[in-house]
Amino acid sequence: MAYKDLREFVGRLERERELKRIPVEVDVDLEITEITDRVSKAGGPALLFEKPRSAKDGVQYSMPLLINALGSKRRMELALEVESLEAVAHRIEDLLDLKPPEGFFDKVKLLPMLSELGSFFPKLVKGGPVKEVIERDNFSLARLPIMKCWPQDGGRFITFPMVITRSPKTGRRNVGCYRLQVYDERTTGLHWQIHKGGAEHFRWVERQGKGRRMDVAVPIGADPATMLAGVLPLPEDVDEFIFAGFLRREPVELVKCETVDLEVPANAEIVLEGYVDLDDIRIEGPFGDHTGYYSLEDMFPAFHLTCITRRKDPIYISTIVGPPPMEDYWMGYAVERIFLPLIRKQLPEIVDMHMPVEGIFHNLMIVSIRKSYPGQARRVMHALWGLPGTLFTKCIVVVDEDVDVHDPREVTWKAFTHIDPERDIEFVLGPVDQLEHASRLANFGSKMGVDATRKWPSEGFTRPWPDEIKMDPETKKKIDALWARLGIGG
Ligand SMILES: Cc1cc2nc3c(=O)[nH]c(=O)nc-3n(C[C@H](O)[C@H](O)[C@H](O)COP(=O)(O)O)c2cc1C
Ligand SMILES: [Mn+2]
Repeated sequence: MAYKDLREFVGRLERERELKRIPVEVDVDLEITEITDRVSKAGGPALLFEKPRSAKDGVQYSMPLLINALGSKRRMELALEVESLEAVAHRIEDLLDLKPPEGFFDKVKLLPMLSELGSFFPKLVKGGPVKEVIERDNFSLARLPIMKCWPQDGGRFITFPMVITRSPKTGRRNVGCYRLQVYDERTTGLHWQIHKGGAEHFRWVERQGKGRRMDVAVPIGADPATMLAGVLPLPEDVDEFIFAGFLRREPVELVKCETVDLEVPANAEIVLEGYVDLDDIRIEGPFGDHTGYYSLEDMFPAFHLTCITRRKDPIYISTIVGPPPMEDYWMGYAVERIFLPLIRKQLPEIVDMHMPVEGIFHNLMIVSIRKSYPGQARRVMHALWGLPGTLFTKCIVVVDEDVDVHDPREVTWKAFTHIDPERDIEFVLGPVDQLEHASRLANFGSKMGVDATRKWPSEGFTRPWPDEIKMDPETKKKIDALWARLGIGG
């Protein structure tokens, strides 16, 4: 059974000893970050701050703040209700293996899978807990325990929202996790980066020229699979709430908003309704970001609130990003594991891949392949630079299948003994992540591919390739038998 809502997940975390309640008063300005950062670095639990407060504003907030809820492999598995993330990957693989049925028996066999698919679609319902309180006039963001995360941040930021928009062009929904900087009690920034779904929808308002505004709804807190769907790099036309239904094996229930033409999860904790306006683009940032550095100020649309709906006793969910590892590492890790089969579908030669935590996901990817033809490593790099989830990868290192991509020692050893840098490194130009601070221009820069596979004669390498050193099994056996008598220990 899928989690009904965020609090059911909190209950599960508590039973599994994966959550710690903090009854002490802690400030939303910097203090929660410092505590959560220490806990993240130590691989510690989710935290429920029961008494968040702001000394600056003289406020004791009436709702608790949940953070680091997904900040470990175990909690990610609990969130998705699987023993291992590979189970999600396998379900996706099965889905992709669906072929159009040929005969009667094939059709019958396919039925259970198809009916499962149909059951993922969101269901529109009349009401839900998120409508327990509807604030149309007297609402204010100042009542939410919104954090200022790092000293040089431009203000307080809502860091774990689901930003819902509808494409003016296709009518399709998009859900993305984009931070919101609080400007005042009823206005925030909306940091959808240039390549993201929400930004593309907003561009269509301008292209169509039919109006200046676009509706936006922002749920904060829901069952964990639904929240995660906002983070996943799904293809542009895939409705995240359908995918959330697939992940939780139960449809997401949606209710209509009060003041905008959008639907939001009925189980949400809090929903901000409002609009963005082509004529109100403001400075957003700086913000201590995923990269471990501050993102600098930039221009983004302002989000004007028109209403807040919420539960009577909401839980406010937050997260921090910063020097790795943080909670976002585990979200990225889940993305890596869940999407590997999807990538393999298009590049079957890929055996495994890994994005080390210090590489902040898009800076470094190590891919192992089963090489069957000359130049294949380069094909894999270029293909990855063309896929939605991996296009921003700054450095791709391709190794042979005998290299364990999860072992940095083996990768460093084998990859770098195998390269002639001038021959095996390739540079390309293309779009880069908006958070990239070293590229020559914002959003545009270079990427590097390293072909660290063994080079073949058919690739122009005619010198002999040496064998890897390995002791023969017989000698190993003899020494195993002798070992105790040597008195070396261990
Ligand atoms: C904690 C967290 C915060 C994020 N903040 C932002 C953000 O402020 N702006 C942004 O464009 N992407 C942000 N992302 C990444 C997007 O959520 C992610 O790229 C997602 O796939 C976007 O969905 P879309 O493809 O539908 O636009 C964040 C991700 C996480 C995990
Ligand atoms: Mn999307």
